Amino acid sequence: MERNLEELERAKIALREKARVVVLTGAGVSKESGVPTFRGTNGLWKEFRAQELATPEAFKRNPTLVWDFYEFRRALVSRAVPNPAHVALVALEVRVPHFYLITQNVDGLHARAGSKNILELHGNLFRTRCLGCWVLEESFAVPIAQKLPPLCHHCGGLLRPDVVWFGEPLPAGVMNQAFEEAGQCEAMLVIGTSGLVFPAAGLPGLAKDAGAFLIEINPESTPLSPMADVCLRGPAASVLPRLLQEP
Ligand code: BV8
Ligand code: ZN
Repeated sequence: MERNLEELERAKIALREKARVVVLTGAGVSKESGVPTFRGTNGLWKEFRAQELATPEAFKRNPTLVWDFYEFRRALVSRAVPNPAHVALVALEVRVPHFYLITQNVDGLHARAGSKNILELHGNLFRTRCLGCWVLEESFAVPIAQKLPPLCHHCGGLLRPDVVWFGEPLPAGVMNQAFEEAGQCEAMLVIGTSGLVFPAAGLPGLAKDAGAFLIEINPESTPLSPMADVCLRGPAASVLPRLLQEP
């Protein structure tokens, strides 16, 4: 236990005087809100298989099946509430002069907690895009429609979730800004990600090469752990509030 306390102290001191901080989050930060991760025990991809569901080919082949998967997650997330990890990141943003929260998550919980400078790399469960007229719309209705797949009320076209599927490019503006912020930050917190999905998983290396102090918060080690200056092994909802506790 002492080792973790020492590491926590080191991370606290390193973070304290930094003016430019970037946070990269993955599914683990929402775990204590009851939102399953992708690859952990009873992870989402376990019951479902990513390539069957989160790809444009799968959607083309069976839009109703893919919408079943997203409706299941929309319903689950709409019942979830931000946990102390999300709330701690809101407090950090207030304290740091130049702060960005880059997330791979599509659950919208960072915004619901009150974070402002958010870059959603993989889109958002509660936005749809029409394949007919390309209109982008927020949609919080659960269920989204009486019959799946939902159709556009402007043009009758097929709606898809506005998320980035495997094999699809990330939104260029968001990605460029994420790379820019990662390349200029003085410290990066990498929280609750397995570090397996690219190009998001390339951001910590970019920050490290730019001289940033890297803090990983994750109960398990990941391919990103070796490059971290400090690894805080524990759940984000308990580690983050302690890390950000004022002296
Ligand atoms: C693209 C949205 C190119 C949908 C998702 C190299 C470069 C570029 C691409 C690739 C590349 N190598 C491979 C690729 C292809 C692919 C990829 O990375 N594949 C991987 C699997 C090898 N990448 C892509 O396809 C990307 N597109 O590159 O396009 C291109 C360019 C131009 C033109 C055409 C194409 C698109 C990737 C985005 C895919 N979409 N999500 C949806 O959500 O349904 S990815 C999906 O995985 C989620 O977004 C999720 O967030 C993300 C990453 O997973 P994690 O968040 O890390 O979650 P995971 O469960 O894995 O881990 C949870 C962690 O939390 C664990 O470590 C656990 O220990 C920890 N944890 C558990 N409890 C807690 C905790 N931590 C803290 N506290 C706790 N309590
Ligand atoms: Zn339309």
